[in-house]
Amino acid sequence: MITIHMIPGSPFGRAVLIAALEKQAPHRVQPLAPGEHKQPAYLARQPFGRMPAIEDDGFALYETQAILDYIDATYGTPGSLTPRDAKAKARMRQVMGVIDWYFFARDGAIPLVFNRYVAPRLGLPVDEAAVAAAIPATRHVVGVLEGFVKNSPHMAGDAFTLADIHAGAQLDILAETPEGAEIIAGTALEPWLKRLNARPSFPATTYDRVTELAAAA
Ligand SMILES: N[C@@H](CCC(=O)N[C@@H](CS)C(=O)NCC(=O)O)C(=O)O
Repeated sequence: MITIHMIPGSPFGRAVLIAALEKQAPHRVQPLAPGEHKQPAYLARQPFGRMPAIEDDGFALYETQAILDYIDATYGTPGSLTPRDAKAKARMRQVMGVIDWYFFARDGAIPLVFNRYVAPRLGLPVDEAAVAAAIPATRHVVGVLEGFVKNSPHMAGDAFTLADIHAGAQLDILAETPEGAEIIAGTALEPWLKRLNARPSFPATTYDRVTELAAAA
C-alpha cells in the first residue's frame, strides 16, 4: 500500500495519484495540514519541505519523477508507462524536465497558478501584479509544451506515458484559471487535455475529489 503525503490540489501530488490509479497500485492519501510540510516530522521525510512524499512497504521516497518511476516499475498493470524506444523515452524525460524547470518555476507559470488557483482556495490574498507579470513566461512555456503534441496524440509519441501524467497534472490546473484557459485555447494542448480527461485517472484526482479522499482518510 502506497501512502501519499500531500495537500489536496498539489499538482505533483496529483501526478503521483494519477500514476497509482493508472498502474492499479493500492494507495491512500495522507493529507498534510497547512504548514505541516515545514515541520520537523515531515522534513525528516522530505528535507526540502515539498510535497508529495510517499512510503510503500517501508520504502520512503520523494521527488515526483522518482516516485513515478518507482510506481511504474513496481506495479505492473496494465503495462509500462515508460517507452522502451530510446528516443521516445528521452522525449518523455525532456517534457518532464520542462515541467520541473520552466513551467513549475517562479519565473514560469507558478505565480499565475498560485494566485489564481491556490490562493483563493486557501483564503490568501491574490497578487494581481504577479499574475499579470507571469503571463508572458506562461505563454512561452505553454507554446513550447504544445510543440510536443502538435504531431502526436501524446507528449512522447503515440503512447500515454509518464510525461502526459507529469505535464497533464500541471496543465489541467492551469486550464482552470481564466488566463491559463485563454492561453491554452485553440492550441494542440486543448484536445490533448481532453484525451487525458477521458481517462478515469484524471477526473478521479481533481482538487474536489482529492479533498473528499483526504477528508475520509
Ligand atoms: N521537485 C519536487 C517539487 C515538489 C513541489 O514543489 N511541490 C509543491 C506543491 S505541488 C510544494 O510542495 N509546495 C509547497 C512549498 O513550496 O512550500 C518534486 O518533484 O516532488
